[in-house]
Amino acid sequence: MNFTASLLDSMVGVGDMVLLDPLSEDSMIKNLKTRFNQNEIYTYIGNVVISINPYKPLPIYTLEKVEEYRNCNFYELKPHIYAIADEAYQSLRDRDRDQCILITGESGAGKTEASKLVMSYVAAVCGKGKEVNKVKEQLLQSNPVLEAFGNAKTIRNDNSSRFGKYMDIEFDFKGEPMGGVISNYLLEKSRVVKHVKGERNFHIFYQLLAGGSEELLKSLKLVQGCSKYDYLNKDPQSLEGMEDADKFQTVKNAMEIIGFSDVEVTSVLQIVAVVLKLGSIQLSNQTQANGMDSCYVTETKVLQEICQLISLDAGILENALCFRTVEAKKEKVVTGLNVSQGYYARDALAKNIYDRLFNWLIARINESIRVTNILEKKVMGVLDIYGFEIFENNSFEQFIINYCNEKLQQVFIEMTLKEEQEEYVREGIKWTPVTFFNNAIICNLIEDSRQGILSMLDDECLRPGQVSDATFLAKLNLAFTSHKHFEKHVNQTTSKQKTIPTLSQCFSIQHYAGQVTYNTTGFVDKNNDLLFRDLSQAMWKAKHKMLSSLFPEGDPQKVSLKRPPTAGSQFKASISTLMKNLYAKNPSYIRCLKPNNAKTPSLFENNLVQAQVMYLGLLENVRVRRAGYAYRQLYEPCLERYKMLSKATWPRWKGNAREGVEVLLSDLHIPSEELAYGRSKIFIRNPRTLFQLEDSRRQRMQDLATLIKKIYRGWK
Ligand code: AD9
Ligand code: MG
Repeated sequence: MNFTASLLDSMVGVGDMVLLDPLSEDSMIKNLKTRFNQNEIYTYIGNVVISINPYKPLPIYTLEKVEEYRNCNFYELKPHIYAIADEAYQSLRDRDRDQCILITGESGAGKTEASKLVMSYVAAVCGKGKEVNKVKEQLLQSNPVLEAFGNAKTIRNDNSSRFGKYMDIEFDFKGEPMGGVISNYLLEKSRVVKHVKGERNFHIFYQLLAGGSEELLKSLKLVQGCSKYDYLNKDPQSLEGMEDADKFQTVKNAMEIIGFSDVEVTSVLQIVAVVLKLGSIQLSNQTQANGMDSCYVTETKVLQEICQLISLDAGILENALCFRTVEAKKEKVVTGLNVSQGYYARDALAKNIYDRLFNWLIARINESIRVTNILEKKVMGVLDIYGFEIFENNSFEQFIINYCNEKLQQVFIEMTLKEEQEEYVREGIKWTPVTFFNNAIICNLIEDSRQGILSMLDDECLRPGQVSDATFLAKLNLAFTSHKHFEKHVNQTTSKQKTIPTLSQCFSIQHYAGQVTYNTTGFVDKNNDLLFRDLSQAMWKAKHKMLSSLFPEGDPQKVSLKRPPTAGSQFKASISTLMKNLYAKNPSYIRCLKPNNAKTPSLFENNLVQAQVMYLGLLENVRVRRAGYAYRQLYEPCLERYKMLSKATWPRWKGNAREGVEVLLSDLHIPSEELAYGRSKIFIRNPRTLFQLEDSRRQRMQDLATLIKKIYRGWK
């Protein structure tokens, strides 16, 4: 495949949008559509890959394809995610630069699939041998486990990541994988107890019920069928195309490969069963003999089964669910919880157990893949985080998810500009900046340490007295009245937002990707993320080793009066660490686009794609690439590629490469304003110049081929 054919074929549109002429949002969409209709789902903007979800399997991820892209020159083959993965890997191996691959896009756009393709490509091309293969397998097998426990069906995506994931793959000096580390960001644990119609709980619950043998289910005191479980029965049908039973075997197999012991697997499944069964606990009100009002567990069979699974006295769990102990001045005061408080406690416990189990799983996988004995390591980070979300009713979770996406957009803006700028400076070339919408203003609105929404939420949570979502909202409305990206709402319901009870509970943020209205109900509670001490103490008392270890604060010896950090502040801190980590690496971007909302193949909705192209700043991205010089190449490969075009350089140039390129290009009469000679690279301003070169090269190759044929015939 030659260069012009791969990038410019009119049948499949333009492979690199830097070459698009004329350039406009419309022409970009048209180009993406032409390509999408030909199953060309990848398109470049320079070294950024745009990927459009095909919603169907394509035969472009075969071993042959891997071989084709292995050690290829980025622009020589058709645009492909393998090319960017290869470029990153080569740069890590040969140029010693730590890499990170940033995959962004809205929910369902294909980020998780892209991250798996990158991982499998790298695994296929790096190192061989028994030990190395074992490491690769372990790294790859972390995916099915984490997806089972951390993904769920949402309206947007049947396999939506409900947690953020960043994985560092670590290599030795030869470029062979040695292991890795996974970091996770805020699991959407509220899903354990509640999800809207049409969505599901985390996959593992359905997988276990569908795929667990009769014997296993019996030992876990579970019965087949989702309708038996309150935490699942909102939408009991199994998911089309998702074979839960098969997936369960895949997950179990993956756990084995990673190195989970049988005891660990059983313990994990017991905890999953406990969470599921907690949803079946029913409460009712009663008056105790001592006159105290409290709730009690009406269905003791479930309570007892749960307690048998975790070896705990049923009375301890019932008390923890129905009473609350408050210590005041060294005195313990016990109060009874009413039914709704009891259910609140039950749900808080289920969410907490599941969330801690998820963290335990990540820690356990890290234990298996951690590298200990490596002095000089090179790192490739792959970031796959939940995509931007706009639902009808957006809560604290969407606020956090969208904040995270703002931060990633910020990295993109800063790093594309910075990288471009730095390259010109490094090479000693003059640079004219292109203006971008900088979303730093939105990041600040959310995270400013004194006056940001998160810190104001923390202030409310920590303030003594009557704290509520309403007081929090009132403060926001007052503080940001004139903020360009904040909108306060008056007390009315618009037809567009029928499902939101009343807009007076809401505020809106004009995000880089669109306006989102957040319902503040539950913000204070979710940010506080407190679990009654009675519950953590009860869990700690369980003889079930794993469960008990998840609640270390339940140990009465270790009672801490310090308040745990809020969910928002923890998230902010971990995102800040992530940003530092990303900024220290050489980034590659995969920008995923969603072609339609129906999750269906072969449907390209112009408006939907246009909105994404706009908010991702792709047009500006192309402009930045073109404002300076569209192409750059090291002198040596440039000379090698085009030397046949001039008698002065063909067949061999004896001087240094830079001089050779100068002689060559002047011989070809390329106007000097088209070119800039950097320290190590030649820069070409207009893509057309490059096409000219490519066309001449192709012509020359044909001429040479004809000549060779003639000579050959003459010999015969
Ligand atoms: V979310 O923010 O986690 O809700 P993602 O991760 O962006 O979202 P995901 O990768 O899960 O989306 O893709 C959604 C679905 O699209 C997948 O389950 C596949 O069915 C489909 N998909 C995505 N990419 C490809 C692909 N390259 N080839 C075929 C794909 N199908
Ligand atoms: Mg995902």
